[in-house]
Amino acid sequence: MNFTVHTPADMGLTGIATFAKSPLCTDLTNLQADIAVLGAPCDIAVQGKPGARMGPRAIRDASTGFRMSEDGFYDPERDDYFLSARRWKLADCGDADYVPGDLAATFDNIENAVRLMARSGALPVVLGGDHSVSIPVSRGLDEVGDFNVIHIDAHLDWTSHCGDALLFNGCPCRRMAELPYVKRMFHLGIRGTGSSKKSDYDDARSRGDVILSPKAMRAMGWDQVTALFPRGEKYYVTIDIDGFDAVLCPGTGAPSFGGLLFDEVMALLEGAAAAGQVIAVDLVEVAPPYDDRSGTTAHLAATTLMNFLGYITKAQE
Ligand SMILES: [Mn+2]
Repeated sequence: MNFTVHTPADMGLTGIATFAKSPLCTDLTNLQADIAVLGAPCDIAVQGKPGARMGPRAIRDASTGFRMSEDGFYDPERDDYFLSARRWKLADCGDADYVPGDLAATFDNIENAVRLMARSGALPVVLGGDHSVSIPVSRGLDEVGDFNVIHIDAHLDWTSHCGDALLFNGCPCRRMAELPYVKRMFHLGIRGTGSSKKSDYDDARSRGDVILSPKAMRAMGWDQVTALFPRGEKYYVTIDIDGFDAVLCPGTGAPSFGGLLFDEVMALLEGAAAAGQVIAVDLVEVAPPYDDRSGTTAHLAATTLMNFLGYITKAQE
């Protein structure tokens, strides 16, 4: 700021709330970044409680506490620095335009943005929105080659249709499975009575997908779980915030008890980053109207993404 007399300037609570206070780049044909964040503020395909359209802004606001610096973030547990601004360029691309009442047009906007971000060589990181936004995200990844999906969620999201509708937040994984370039999916954290039927679980398993509950993964151990991820392959990681235990994320449309704890999700994400090349990330279903007054859920989302970006970049250093 040219009007600042005393430093430090640009602290978390000042300035414009881009993701992690990164520079704004809305010209996706001229994007020069390693990691590019896009908001997808769309919740017109939600089956239950709406509000996830306000997710991107709340996550961005919470993320300003993680402003990147030249040295990066020091992790005392690993005695190492993560996400140095000297080495890694993060950009915030703003939001894919939400077209009121027009899901197809809104999805086109998300798909087009993700394709341009991936084409630029940046890692697309999409802030939802309800989980249906993973449908256009996966469509926008049609130029990156075949990839696996790591899906952290309480729900399988494999329903075939809702009435005549094929596009809603209970079916992103089935829609992804229909894409020729989507290989195996790892559905992690699945539990409770969700929307998917037994036949949906059977369909997922019949294509080779892995479905594990939090209890099953605890019994296996986290190293055993992440050892299931094939080495050297590409991964799209889609995180539904309700994969975490309901106590950690009140601000979501369908919270579920018996869920994953913070360190457990971090173990899965660190394992994903170590297994292969992460080609896209989304984090969905943060619905700020139901969040507690301290903004726990948005803070959890921002922390999860910053840690994951740290693991992804560390694996490449
Ligand atoms: Mn979901």
